[in-house]
Amino acid sequence: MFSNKSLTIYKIRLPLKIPFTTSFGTQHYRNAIILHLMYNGIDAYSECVTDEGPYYSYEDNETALHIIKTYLINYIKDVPEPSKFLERSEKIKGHNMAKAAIEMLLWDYYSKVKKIPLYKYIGESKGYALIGISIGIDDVKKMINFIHESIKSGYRRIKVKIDKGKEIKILSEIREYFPDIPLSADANGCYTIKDIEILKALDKYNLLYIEQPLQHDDIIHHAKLRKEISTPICLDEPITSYEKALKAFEIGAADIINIKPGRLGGVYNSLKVIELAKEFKKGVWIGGMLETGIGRAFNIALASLNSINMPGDTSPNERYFNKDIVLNLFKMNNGTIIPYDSPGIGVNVDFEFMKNVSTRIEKLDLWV
Ligand code: OSB
Ligand code: MG
Repeated sequence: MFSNKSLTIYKIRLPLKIPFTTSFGTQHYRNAIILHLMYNGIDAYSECVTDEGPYYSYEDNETALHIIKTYLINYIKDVPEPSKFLERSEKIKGHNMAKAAIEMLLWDYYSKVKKIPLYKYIGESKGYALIGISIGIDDVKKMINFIHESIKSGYRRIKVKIDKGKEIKILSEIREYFPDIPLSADANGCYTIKDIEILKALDKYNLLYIEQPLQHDDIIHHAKLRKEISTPICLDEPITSYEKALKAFEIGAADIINIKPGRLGGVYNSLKVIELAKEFKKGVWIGGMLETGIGRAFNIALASLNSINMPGDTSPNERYFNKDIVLNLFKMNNGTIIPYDSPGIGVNVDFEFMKNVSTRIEKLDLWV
């Protein structure tokens, strides 16, 4: 017996146009896991934001595949609504990126069932997203050139990666060239509270905010740091749930949250944290994990919501790849991107190219 229900997993290796360096390492490729659900004549897609190594968080591609294939697959044999899937997977601790990949697949599926573009299905949308860029650490002259080009092409905000010991050189030279641009810095957790003097010294660069100055799992010391510096604090890595976001706001650890649906376990939790930020009158924007056109389409849909009040890290496809695995590419106009208006995430996958860049393809039958 053959089932008309299947889940195909592609492990792909897509070269980045330029290497991306953060305080935790350099990425030359986007090594993504792409999920393709086929059911009832509908093709749904999602992207797991893990990569080869556990450097942004403890998850990597292999842990995500393990969790998906051993546990999560059992919860989706009847292709449930995302809320049902979340209920069933609640007892599994952590592994949010693996959970998000499945949850987002179901969001794409159900918005396609209802023939509604995802950005309209998930809430009230402005109809466009405000776009900022995240620039990796490099020779500072190169970073300055890159910023120059980015400003010219219309980006609404520039974020640069910093690392301990390189921050003053990076930020002082950038500010010398661009005294007034909307600028932020992302440390990816390279400092501890003992580095408070360095962090105080960054106040004079007039940053919109500093993203994740203290370690990846720390919220508490950010509240302490917040009282010592004038630069607003944006949290990324430790905000892995609605409860963590609530605690961060309650103790005054965050002025802003960078929402990544992968980190939060999917779209539903992201929407909850977005609403929470609104209640607390805090800043909130959509981040990125160098996603291909598939993950990017979810991020753009979220970034277009009315409640998103700051430009995010959701650059058009061409900023990352010479060739993407989707055929329809986002274009940036005046620092904005318009989400696709076809059902679901609205991407057309270039299957031939995706197969060419796949290192593994596995088709799982969902027949029950
Ligand atoms: O900390 O926001 C981050 C990329 C990979 C891992 C972590 C981060 C990032 C980025 C890039 O900043 C955002 C993007 O352009 O996708
Ligand atoms: Mg970050």
